[in-house]
Amino acid sequence: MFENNDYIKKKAIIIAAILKLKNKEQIKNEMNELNYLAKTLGAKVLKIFVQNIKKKNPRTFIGKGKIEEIKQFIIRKKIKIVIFNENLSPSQFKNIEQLFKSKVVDRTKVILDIFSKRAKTSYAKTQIKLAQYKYSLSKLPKLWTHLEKQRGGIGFRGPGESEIETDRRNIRKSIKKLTKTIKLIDNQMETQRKHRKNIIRISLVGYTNVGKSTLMNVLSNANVYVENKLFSTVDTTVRKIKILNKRFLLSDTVGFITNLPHQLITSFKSTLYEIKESDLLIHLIDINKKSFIKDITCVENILLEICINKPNINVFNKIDICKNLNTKKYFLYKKYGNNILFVSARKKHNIELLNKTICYINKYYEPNVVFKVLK
Ligand SMILES: Nc1nc2c(ncn2[C@@H]2O[C@H](COP(=O)(O)OP(=O)(O)OP(=O)(O)O)[C@@H](O)[C@H]2O)c(=O)[nH]1
Ligand SMILES: [Mg+2]
Repeated sequence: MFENNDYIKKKAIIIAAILKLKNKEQIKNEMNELNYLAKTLGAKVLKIFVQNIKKKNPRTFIGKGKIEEIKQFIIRKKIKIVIFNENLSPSQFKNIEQLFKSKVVDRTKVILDIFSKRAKTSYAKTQIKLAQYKYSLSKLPKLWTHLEKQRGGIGFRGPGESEIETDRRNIRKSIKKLTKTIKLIDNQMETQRKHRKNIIRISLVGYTNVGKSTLMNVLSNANVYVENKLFSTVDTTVRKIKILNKRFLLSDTVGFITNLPHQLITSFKSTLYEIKESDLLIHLIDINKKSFIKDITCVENILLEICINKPNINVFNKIDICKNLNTKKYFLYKKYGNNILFVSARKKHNIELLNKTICYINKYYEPNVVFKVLK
């Protein structure tokens, strides 16, 4: 199987299709992100191909002409990895790999591989393994299609089908085993959580690379891994912190991203449980990203998908390098009202204000106030 280390120093290209549903700006953001993800895995992206299509080609997703153009580029530049922004069907994978004679991966696979590279604890590793198996299962060619049944009747088998069936059986077995292991760890964690029941819990949530771990370090004087790469944090870290003499539990969680693979969301349910159990969410946003409003919506949608509806406060980070801060502030106050904060975790700007706000939110001391940002 193609693993997370197999990208290192390999020449790669990215392919995206613009369907009617997507606008150019959205594709541009997704391309930048995918390029960044590929680089994080060590691949060298030489070119990004984008094609406008009205509908997907069932065999190759994009059109015949574009496939030929890309094929020539692959031969000329000796490309080893082709990264598709879209999710491909098992047969599209097979057809495109045959045509290009290089490894084809899609966005979901890239994200899964980054997660597997980043995971440190055995719990996170198990969750990712489970997500990877679920992904592999979804990419195995479908057997016994309606047409084959008609053509061959009972007993008709295409080449390699019995191996695929064996693969499928083995993957299912592994999924069952991993699910059991995760359940066991979950039960242990549940007991731990019960012990911490009467401490107020805060979770840092947000898009990947917005500065959650940096803020965690500032608020807790801890040493959580910080890096200018997507998905530095895959494991949840929980720390006891004291703000203005009040005790809290602060957790730093995995970052979100547009089109977070569904397999990951379901496998990470228990990690995300930490967020579910929180009394307050600090939603951190990188104010310098062009797409930051979209990122806010993306995070909010994922939280909704996993049924998390908690008091939260939007905290805009990285103001130390923000151009037109006042214009942005004006726009954001208008859009979100006064319950927002502007900080720099790196330069420790406005951290005192954030601390005071967190304490003010503390429901034990202010029973009638859910949250209100101090100014
Ligand atoms: N200029 C500036 N950079 C910051 C600030 N806060 C964090 N960063 C940088 O942003 C990058 C990402 O920071 P992290 O703390 O790893 O971000 P994260 O949200 O935990 O990322 P993931 O764990 O990947 O989801 C690092 O290079 C940080 O140094 C800030 O206030 N200003
Ligand atoms: Mg992090």
